[in-house]
Amino acid sequence: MPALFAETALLPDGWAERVRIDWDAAGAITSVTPNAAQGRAERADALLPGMANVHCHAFQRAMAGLTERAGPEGDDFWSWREVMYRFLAKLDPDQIEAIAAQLYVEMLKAGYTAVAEFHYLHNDPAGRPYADRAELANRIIAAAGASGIRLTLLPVLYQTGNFGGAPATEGQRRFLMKTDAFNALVESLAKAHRGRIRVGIAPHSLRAVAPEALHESKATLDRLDTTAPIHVHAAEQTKEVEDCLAWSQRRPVEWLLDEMQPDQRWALIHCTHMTADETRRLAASGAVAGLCPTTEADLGDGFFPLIDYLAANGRFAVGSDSNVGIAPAEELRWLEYGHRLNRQKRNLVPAAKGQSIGAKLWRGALAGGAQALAQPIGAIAPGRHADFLALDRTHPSLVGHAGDGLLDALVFAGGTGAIRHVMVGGRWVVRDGRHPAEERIAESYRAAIRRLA
Ligand code: NGQ
Ligand code: ZN
Repeated sequence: MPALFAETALLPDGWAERVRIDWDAAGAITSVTPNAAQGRAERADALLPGMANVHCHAFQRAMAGLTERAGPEGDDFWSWREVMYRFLAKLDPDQIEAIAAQLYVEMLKAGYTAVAEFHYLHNDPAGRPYADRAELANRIIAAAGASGIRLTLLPVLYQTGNFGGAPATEGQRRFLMKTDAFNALVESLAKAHRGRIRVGIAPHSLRAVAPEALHESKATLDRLDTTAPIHVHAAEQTKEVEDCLAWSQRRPVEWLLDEMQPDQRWALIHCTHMTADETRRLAASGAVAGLCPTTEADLGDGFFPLIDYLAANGRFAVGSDSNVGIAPAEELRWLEYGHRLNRQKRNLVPAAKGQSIGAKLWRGALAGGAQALAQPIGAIAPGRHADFLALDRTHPSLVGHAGDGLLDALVFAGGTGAIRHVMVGGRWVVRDGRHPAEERIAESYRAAIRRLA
């Protein structure tokens, strides 16, 4: 049976030395033994559980860097969104698959071993359903398969242009689906891929889904699987909060807490703008806040109230969202950095004296990510998938660091390059910083981009 012998490894109780890890043919860990002999196990240096990416719109990878020119009237989230709609209007299925495959390879190399794809491109550029409604979902699944990343697929329900049932705009026509067709898509995907990928749902936002459809899609999911994940965007922009107040006299997170009673199955994405009361209630709900600080910075969203939320034991995970940044260490660094810049203080994530901020962030995101993706990941422990990052402690960013200091160096000292090998489900998907299919995947990505011009 396959096994690894790690000189040092991050286990649920902390760092352990000379750890032997065995797993079965399905890639599930069967035993973890510290202070073991290497035997015939393959050696690794410092081993971490791979990170989950809680929020991704893969196609946006190909527009990263294209929206950084001043527009005529001052730019914001909403003008960015218009550019994004024009961009996606051109993409065909081959391009969507090529972009996602390239992105997922980049994610693996940077330390994400699983991704929750918040997938809302369903229709063709004219807004017509493809002959196979799962056409584009299947392209995402194919891209994940080609890269080897673990996938939680969240088909998105998108029906309206704003609160109160405002009609969707032309730019949104590729997203739209009737509730029945959506439910059928979710069911067929879940059945076709059971045991291989996790399927949940993502009602896009309270702007895009009316309460009735939200309840209906959740009820259908519950009939399939009462543990399947549910993700929703909430309160990313102040205009969204104002519009929600005008519609319901409640704020988006408040509305969701009141009406949907989110629990461990839920991830609320962004939640940038919350009152102290919403922050406490969300923390107490057991749901995960899906935080995407590089995208939130890029789009000018604001600061999530991380310090108060963590003080209330709130659960969080990180996501690459629009894919302007594709590294968990960068997202985690910016979670802390935002508050340093804001408060002009350091080491703000709540921690006991002497505790490592990098370790608190990495470990928090592992736990929240596993919960939000609804997969047995995020820990080196029996029953979890064998999804690991093997760090090279001789890398200049890590040399001289040990234990939690490795995580501080990874998060705060540009240590992503020290991720040397990456394993998903007991198989190496990155060796010595290379993915075996990276050249072929990059070549089809280049071809896809050339066709966009
Ligand atoms: C999205 N992205 O669905 O891709 C959104 C923008 C919207 C982010 N919010 C569209 N970062 O929220 O309406
Ligand atoms: Zn999003």
